[in-house]
Amino acid sequence: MTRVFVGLGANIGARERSIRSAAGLIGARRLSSLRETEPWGVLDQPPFLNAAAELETELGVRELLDRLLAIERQLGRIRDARRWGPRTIDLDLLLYGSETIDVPGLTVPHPRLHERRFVLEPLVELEPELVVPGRGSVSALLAELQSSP
Ligand code: PH2
Ligand code: MG
Ligand code: MG
Repeated sequence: MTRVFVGLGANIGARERSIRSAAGLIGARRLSSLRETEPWGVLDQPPFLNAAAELETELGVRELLDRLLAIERQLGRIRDARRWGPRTIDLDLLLYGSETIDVPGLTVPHPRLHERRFVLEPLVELEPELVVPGRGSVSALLAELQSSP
């Protein structure tokens, strides 16, 4: 079994329902609180609801990624060309055990995890001492982000 953390986000439609349904479908063992966050990256879009979930899986990392993408589609996600644009549900594979993976289409830990408050805050809520391979604990990363200009 591998312990996995997934970031959940939604900024169109029934945001809370999408996040709670997705958490059920991925088999989350724990779900953080849901927080409303200002858009990051592309600013001209509605506010997000964000959360993080912990799960245990027997799936390999590629199978798990495919499963996350299938659940996004099942919940009505339509992928268009706009990077970081509005979405009904976004499921990002943040951490897969303590593994570091870098293959086409898949980078774990998530490459922007340490820059995003909306990812770090729910992770700190679930587990302050959680370690991001190569970067340190999520609480230390959040403190660094808060102290940078
Ligand atoms: N996701 C993005 C782009 N910007 N901003 C917030 N606040 N929350 C997100 O989940 C988010 C974002 C791309 O996945
Ligand atoms: Mg995302
Ligand atoms: Mg995504």
